Amino acid sequence: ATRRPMVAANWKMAGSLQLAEELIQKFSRLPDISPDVVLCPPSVYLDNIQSKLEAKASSLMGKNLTLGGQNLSHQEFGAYTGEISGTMLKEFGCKYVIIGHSERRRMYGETSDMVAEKFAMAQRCGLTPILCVGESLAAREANRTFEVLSGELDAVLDKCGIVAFDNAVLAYEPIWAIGTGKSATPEQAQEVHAFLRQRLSDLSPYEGEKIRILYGGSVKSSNAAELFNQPDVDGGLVGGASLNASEFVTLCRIAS
Ligand code: G2H
Repeated sequence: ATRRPMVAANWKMAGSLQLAEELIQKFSRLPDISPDVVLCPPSVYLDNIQSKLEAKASSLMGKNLTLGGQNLSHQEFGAYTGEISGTMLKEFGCKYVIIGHSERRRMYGETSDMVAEKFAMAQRCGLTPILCVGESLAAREANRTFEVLSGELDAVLDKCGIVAFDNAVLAYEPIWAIGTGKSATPEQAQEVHAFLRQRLSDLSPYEGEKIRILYGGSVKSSNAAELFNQPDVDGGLVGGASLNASEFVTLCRIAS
């Protein structure tokens, strides 16, 4: 594919400055690699990690290592205790932000409408949203996978339109594969990725062909190659395996 691969590390509420240090060291010693690599640490670490990246800028040249947020407020500014705005993420070096992760949808009550608002806000703040969609095990077993995914995608399409996908990344994260050690098979991932791409292509062949669709859910070095080799899988959104610097760097090389 002509799409540039991407590997995004979703540290969730884990990781440390020490891990950031190790990762950056490893990346600076690596020969140039092709994927865009996005680190999404807890936001309180961004300032420090941004400085670390700047300090190593010369040895990181050609590595496309950037920062992303894990979430943002759907509001721009104001009395929203505990929230972080897209502008703030941007100010601290983020280029991307994860939107609609299933943990946020399920544990923090984010509806598809709220996700769509956050998607729009991310773009308004100059960030590229990494929009997560995924079905539960119950939905898969009831043959409702495509219905659920369409619903999550349509909420954003209805609010933002297909053009908004010009500056976005999609991530397919089957909920049953998240943090369970049980990843989707390459065939299952490909089937869904092709479906998502087709849905966007139906509205705009250009956007459908262009958009990167990452797979997320128990990606690790032992299963990454066959997942990333699928024609419609453009890389991964990696949780657990991004918390080990060697493992994560290996994954980035596999995506090359
Ligand atoms: C899915 C994924 C990262 P893990 O949430 O977004 O986590 O790789 O631990 O399954």
